[in-house]
Amino acid sequence: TANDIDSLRQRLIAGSIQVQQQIILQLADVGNEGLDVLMEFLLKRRENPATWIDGKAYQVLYGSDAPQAQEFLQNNFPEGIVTLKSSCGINYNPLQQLLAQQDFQAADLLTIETMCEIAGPMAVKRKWLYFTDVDSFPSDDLQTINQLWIVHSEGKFGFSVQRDIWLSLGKNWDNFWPKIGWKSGNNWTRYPNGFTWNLTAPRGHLPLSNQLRGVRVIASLFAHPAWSK
Ligand code: UYC
Repeated sequence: TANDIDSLRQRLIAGSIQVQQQIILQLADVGNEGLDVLMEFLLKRRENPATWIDGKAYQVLYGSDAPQAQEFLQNNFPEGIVTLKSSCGINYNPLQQLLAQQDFQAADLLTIETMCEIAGPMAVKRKWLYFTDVDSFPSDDLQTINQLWIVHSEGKFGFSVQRDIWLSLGKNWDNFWPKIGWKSGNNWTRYPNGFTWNLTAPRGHLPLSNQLRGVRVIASLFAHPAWSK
């Protein structure tokens, strides 16, 4: 009823993050009125940087086949809810779409490919990065990639999430790998099928960076000035 919807609307605005997450799921199940509340919610919050709660609301609309939802997104958020800033002319819309669809495996691949593209034609050809490539990445681009991952993963995935875990472990790599599910005992997790491509994964599990050539690339990533502001 209209009353129930209004109560959901109130709790969506005022509730804790856990409550908001619950309400968004409920609103997804009550048809057009529920979608209307989600649209209003996103519009009201659009002046502020998107959080993963905005990401949840956006993903419900993105995945809905209601024409009004599609029209709303087209008119108000044609490029998603994260500002897709780039200092090197990269279009992050394909990455935002894969993440909005929760296709974490394809998004992970595209993230690696895009980082090679940032590094230049040599890296694109080689298909992997030197740590010196990472040192000179623009902060704008790293922040965009990172925000896209965070906003579309309930805050679980992203380089800065990984970095926070690594810092909390006193920068100890041996403790870091099992913590994010990249190693178990003496065994490295096997690419691609050993990894968990959904939100049941441990915090910091994605995006991947291959350790075949050592830790210097990921160490450069964590040392990047993009995370210090
Ligand atoms: N792979 O094991 N990985 C690949 C990871 C290692 C290996 C790609 C991550 C350990 C080989 C990605 C881990 C290792 C290839 C990742 C992991 C190893 C490959 C595709 C846990 C052997 C084939 C993109 C740390 C003991 C490609 C890319 C090649 C690929 C990711 C083997 C994303 C996070 C040390 C043989 N692994 N990788 O980079 O270059 O190729 O031969 O990390």
